[in-house]
Amino acid sequence: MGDLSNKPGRLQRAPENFLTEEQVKAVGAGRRDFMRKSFLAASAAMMAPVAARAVEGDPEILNLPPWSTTLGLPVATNPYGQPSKYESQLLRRESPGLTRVGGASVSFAPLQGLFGIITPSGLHFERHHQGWHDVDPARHRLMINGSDPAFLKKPKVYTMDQLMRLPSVSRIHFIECGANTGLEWGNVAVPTVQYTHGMLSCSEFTGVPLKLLLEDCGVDYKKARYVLAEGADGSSMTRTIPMEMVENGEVLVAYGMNGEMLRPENGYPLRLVVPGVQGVSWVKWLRRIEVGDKPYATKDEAVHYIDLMPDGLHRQYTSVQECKSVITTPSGGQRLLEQGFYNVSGLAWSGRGKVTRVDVSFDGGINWKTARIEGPVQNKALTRFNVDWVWDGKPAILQSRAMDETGYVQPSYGQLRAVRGTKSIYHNNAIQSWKIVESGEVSNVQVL
Ligand SMILES: Nc1nc2c(c(=O)[nH]1)N[C@H]1C(S)=C(S)[C@@H](COP(=O)(O)O)O[C@H]1N2
Ligand SMILES: [Mo]
Repeated sequence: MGDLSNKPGRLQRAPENFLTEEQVKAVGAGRRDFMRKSFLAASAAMMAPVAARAVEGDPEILNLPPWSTTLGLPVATNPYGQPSKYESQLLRRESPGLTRVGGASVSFAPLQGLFGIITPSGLHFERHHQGWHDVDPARHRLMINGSDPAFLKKPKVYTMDQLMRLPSVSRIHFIECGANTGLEWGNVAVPTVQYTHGMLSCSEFTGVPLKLLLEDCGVDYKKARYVLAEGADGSSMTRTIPMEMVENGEVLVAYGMNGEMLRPENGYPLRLVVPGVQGVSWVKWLRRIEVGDKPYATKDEAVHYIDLMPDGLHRQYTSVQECKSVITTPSGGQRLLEQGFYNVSGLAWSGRGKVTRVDVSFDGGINWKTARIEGPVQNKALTRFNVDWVWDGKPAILQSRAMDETGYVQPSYGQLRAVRGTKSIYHNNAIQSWKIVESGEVSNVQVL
């Protein structure tokens, strides 16, 4: 640990999860201001350890609050538990800059307010090409067939009951939309990490390996080298997945997420989990799997999620999400309220395997310090990193740079643009920079 004797700094939350006036009153009005003044007046004498920072005469110490003197609510008041009302501002949100076309839109996960690596199911980002449905599981079917009878001997249709009786596995994986961080290509500099990186979530998924189902249907791996996954919603989402990803057992036909059934917005009752691959291949409301001998070139892969390269050609079938990271605290829209110690925290991930190292810079990439990685590190999952920092009140630029087990290092904007040019919309995994000025305000800047 770093120098904790230095007074710990406080962080003002980003506007998206500000406490409302009412909530501030509820947690003790005026106290913030009072504490702030005390800090400003701080001298060496005040630099006590963190635990002993209570202000003398603090009414919250002197008076018993109602929750200590009255009866609490009975069990099962909320048969399905909800977050505290004081956390009601932590929500997935639609970007003010993006328009909704029918049901087609996106809501971003509030990364700035999340801890560890699991995204609470109610805050998992959403991306629908044609809105979402609460599908009746009793009426849902999964068909598995071949584009030629020689590819798969016994085509089958499974009910949910049949699928859920089969041997299952549970694995933690991240899902990231290929469009995540897309606006930054044009240096639009959206204000908060929710909008720069919030098309990203990580859950424990439970389901049946697709390999098991294909083998149950008598697949011939020598002939069937590709899989087409199709959703039951109006968008008829279809994506080709190379058979190697299925054969290694990683691709799951999942019904569980974080210990319960999938949420409707995330594909209830059945979705494909394609670890490491961009979100669009994780087909929701999965109704059909077809095996074939070549990529299908459907609309969702021929014209969507492709990148226009400097030579005028399109880069297609770039499905794996490369190694990437972002500092979530402090991040854009927040404010450091005083100098002192901060736990700088963020997320790193790689579609190619495990994250092995994250370095953090406080001076825009001149000097780097290796962060603590909070293990156990999972394969193709979000990985939490933390690093100690004492802010001296001077301007700073915070960055994180992740590395994965293949040796790949997350690129700077300069390095990424040198290869990809400037016409991409998707697959931006460049190093994110947060600028901090003397007032403590944190904003999104681009450093080449
Ligand atoms: N059937 C279907 N599957 C779908 C989509 C869709 O619109 N329909 N959207 C895809 C896209 S583009 C992404 S990024 C992920 C988002 O998954 P989520 O909504 O659970 O976060 O689902 C994918 N699977
Ligand atoms: Mo997506």
